[in-house]
Amino acid sequence: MKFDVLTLFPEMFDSLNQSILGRAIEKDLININLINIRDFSKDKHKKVDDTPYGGGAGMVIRPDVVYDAYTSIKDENAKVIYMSPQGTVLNQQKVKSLSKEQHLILLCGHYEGIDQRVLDEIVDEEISIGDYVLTGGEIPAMVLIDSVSRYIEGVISNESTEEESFSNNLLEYPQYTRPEVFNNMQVPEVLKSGHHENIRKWRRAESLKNTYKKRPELLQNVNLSDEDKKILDIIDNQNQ
Ligand code: 4FD
Repeated sequence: MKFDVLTLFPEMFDSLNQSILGRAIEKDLININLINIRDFSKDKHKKVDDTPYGGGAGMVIRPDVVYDAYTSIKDENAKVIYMSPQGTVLNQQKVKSLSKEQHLILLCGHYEGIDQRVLDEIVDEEISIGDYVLTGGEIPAMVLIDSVSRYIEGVISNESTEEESFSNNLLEYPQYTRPEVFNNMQVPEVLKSGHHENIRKWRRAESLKNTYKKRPELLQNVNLSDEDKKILDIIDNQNQ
């Protein structure tokens, strides 16, 4: 997977060279190419913005500079995503479908905004990471790169993405490791029993309980087995 990022602050992406993504980059499983929009300014002071037509506070990024940065990439098949609070809110399903693309171009805007004409010309999709405003699209772009990269073959184990929260529309079950007793709290007995079917059932029940307590609206999208329904009935009765 190739990510090209159009940004005024490429240094912000240094943190991606760590941990799992750092290894994925070293192994060439993902390629993150940072393009500084400022490099495409024709101004002697490297200016990229100007005052808004119609007046008002702040500045607007010029369309020609963004367009020249974009055309320097030269791939008509790449999908161009504009990171903006007005976009469709990202979720795990969208992350998974983006991971099937070959090449993504992420355009990072700023509170001041980018001239609408270049957005109309080059943007395929507008994506938000949630209903709040940030100073720039860089952190949202990093969130997208991280979440999408996890689905690239070899970045993490396949089991990790199959079992986890949201992939089955349920929250995860709790995890335990040594010591067996911590601050007087025991590890649940069933997890030490070695009885795999009982462990599977216990974990499924804990996932359902967790989801019911923390994110009940997610249960609307779950295919519930008869066994699941029995468990949820018990949880329901305990709450009455
Ligand atoms: N919620 C998000 C994305 C960007 C952003 C910006 C227009 C502001 C939040 C375009 C206005 C970009 C998000 C930069 N804040 N700020 O994903």
